Amino acid sequence: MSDEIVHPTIQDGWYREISDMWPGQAMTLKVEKVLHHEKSLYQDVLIFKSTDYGNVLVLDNVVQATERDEFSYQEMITHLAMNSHPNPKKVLVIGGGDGGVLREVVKHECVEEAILCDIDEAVIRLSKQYLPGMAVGFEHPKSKTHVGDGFKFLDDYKNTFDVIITDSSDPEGPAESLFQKPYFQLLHDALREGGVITTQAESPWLHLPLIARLKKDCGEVFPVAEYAYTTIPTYPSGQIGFMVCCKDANRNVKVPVRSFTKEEEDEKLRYYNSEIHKASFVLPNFAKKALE
Ligand code: SPM
Repeated sequence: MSDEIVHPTIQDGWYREISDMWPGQAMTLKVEKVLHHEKSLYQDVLIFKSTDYGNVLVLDNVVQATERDEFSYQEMITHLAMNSHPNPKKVLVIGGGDGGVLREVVKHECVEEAILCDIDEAVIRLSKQYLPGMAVGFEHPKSKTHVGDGFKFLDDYKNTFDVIITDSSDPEGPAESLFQKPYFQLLHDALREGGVITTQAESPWLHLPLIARLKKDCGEVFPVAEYAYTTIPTYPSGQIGFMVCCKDANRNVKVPVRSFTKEEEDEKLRYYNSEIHKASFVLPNFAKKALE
């Protein structure tokens, strides 16, 4: 009998990402080998080796990260926030159980403590095993990990963090509450004066009404709330966005207040730079109109 792992998203050697969240289209990746499948307490967790994108983490049938293109998302969601703050010392990551955002946060030497809170220990455990290039973030001496509900975790902290990054999956399943106004209020209250947040905020090609609602909700909680996006081949429609918000009404998050040196950019970064920080807020007309 074959011990090959089967999974409903994989047929004829191809992973297919079919979902009502992106009707009528589907990302496909060629599978070399299925490495792991389990039902965690919260979600379906699949890891496979693809022929051209390295190892791939899939939660509830949706790609979260591939070794080939993850740096675009992880660098942008992190450095858009970190470089919009003049001196971020205490940083919180909600979600992000693969460790990639943590890896980016600790690239900033000013950081004294970086805490990650993810609800699902399985994602952390399996990322350490199969996605070591991302999970390296957990090993840094400034990193701390907490397994638990981000919403409840935040409720215990007021006026504590300089930057909070919400690296969530999509708003169906365990991450649903992380796209709601009460969550943005908790983020706001957990920030120190002048604090900055970024949150995963979906693609303009697929979710404009949702993004418009996120922008409105964030704008009612924070004096500054802007939408930016990045390109990434393995997320549906090849793009994903972020809400970038700040507690300081006078801060322009579209222009970085700090930047990496040229040497640091060459050595540590594969996507983010100061120019792309500014450019990521420039929207095509159809999106601009919907978000105005
Ligand atoms: N650290 C990487 C975790 C990724 N978190 C975001 C995943 C989003 C996947 N869905 C994209 C849908 C685009 N509309």
